[in-house]
Amino acid sequence: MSTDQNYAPNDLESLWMPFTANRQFKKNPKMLVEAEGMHYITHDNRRILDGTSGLWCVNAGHRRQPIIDAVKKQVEKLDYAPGFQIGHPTSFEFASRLTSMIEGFDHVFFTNSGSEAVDTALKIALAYQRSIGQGTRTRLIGRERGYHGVGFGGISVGGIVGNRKQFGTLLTGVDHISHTHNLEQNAFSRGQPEWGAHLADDLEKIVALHDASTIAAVIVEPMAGSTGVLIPPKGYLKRLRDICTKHGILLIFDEVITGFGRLGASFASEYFGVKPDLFTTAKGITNATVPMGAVFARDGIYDAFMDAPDNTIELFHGYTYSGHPLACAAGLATLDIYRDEGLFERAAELAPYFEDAVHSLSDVDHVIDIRNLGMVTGIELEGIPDKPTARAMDAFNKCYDKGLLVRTTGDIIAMSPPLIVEKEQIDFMIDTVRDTLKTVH
Ligand code: PXG
Repeated sequence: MSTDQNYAPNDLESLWMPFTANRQFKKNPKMLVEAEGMHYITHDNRRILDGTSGLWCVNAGHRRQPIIDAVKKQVEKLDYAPGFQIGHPTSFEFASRLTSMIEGFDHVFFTNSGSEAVDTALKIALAYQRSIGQGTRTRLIGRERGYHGVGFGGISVGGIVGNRKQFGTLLTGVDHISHTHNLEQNAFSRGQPEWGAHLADDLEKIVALHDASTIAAVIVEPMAGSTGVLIPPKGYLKRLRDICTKHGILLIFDEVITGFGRLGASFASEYFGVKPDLFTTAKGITNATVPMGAVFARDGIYDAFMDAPDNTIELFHGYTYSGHPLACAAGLATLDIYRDEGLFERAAELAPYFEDAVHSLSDVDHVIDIRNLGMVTGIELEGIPDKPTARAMDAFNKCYDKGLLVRTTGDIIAMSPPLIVEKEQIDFMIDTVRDTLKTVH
């Protein structure tokens, strides 16, 4: 791979960049101009190991030829088709492939992103409760520190203050259970922490306050990613499931990050052996080649909408690009790669190596916790007093200069490499983080 041109644009001003310190970026831009396999190439022609699968989405590695070929073939045949009251075969084929990946979920609804998948799942939950005669169930419950994208539904049930405070009063009728992070009890746990299943009982408090008859659904990330990798304590998700079942509350798992192999199983629900009623996906569904999201509905949910006359639209919801032909083609080719290369199994096999590697950083300066599950880790640093996030941001910049892309949130470094990562590349990631932490402020 080489860059034979200088791709650096000469005007950075017009673009309002997402979730970015725009002025800081524009003074010292970091541009990625090519990618292949485990690596990005920067505009100044440096190779960067992608330690984060882009934004947790390029699970099969970059620029995979079968996906490129499938998208090309599709765009040359059918570039776009409306999805309302008319269809195209690839979307049906992709939906069947997806539902065949997991038992007990007989329908999927297509969106274009994780945020849209979350809003869709929340709307399906409300509409479902109404269609089974439970129309008083209108409340939605999220969790502190949850990230469910940036739509109004997602930020309302989300629990990250920075993502909420600029945007007014959000949805009404939303409440939050407590998060599961506890360094005193669980610091440096390998895999799922032992302590904390009882934190699910917080939902009982919310039920006691509002009454179950007012609550439609609870949404949680089975493993919280964006907030800094919070691993569910052993037994926690099962307990949440049981409480939801007891009270007729739908349980929604937001699997936008955990879906498609990240934990070494197709989905987190399979990994943890706990079935939600609905779950959201995006990112790895197309290996991020074309934007897409999907909501999976457990058996019976779709059917509950089917009792009106045949000519009735059952769900007044959908997007211009729901089931876009290019996304579905990319998705089918992506699933083939996951299957043919056994990437989910590979992730499961590599996970213990990754776990040992990341925990070897436990005695490095500034590190106050290391968490891991599957092919994900969160390394929590002690923040600099009065300068939260500064130390992790310094580490991010220094890793980038040394040829490694990591993600930071608060003072936590997160890594989630593509599932094609080699052991030597894991070693490089760990050595780079170790060296970097020796020199951060
Ligand atoms: N739910 C979850 C659990 C997510 O992680 C979304 C919904 C929203 O997806 P879209 O496709 O609308 O962005 C996400 C997205 C990070 C990071 O650095 C994480 C996400 C997006 C960007 C950055 O942790 N997750």
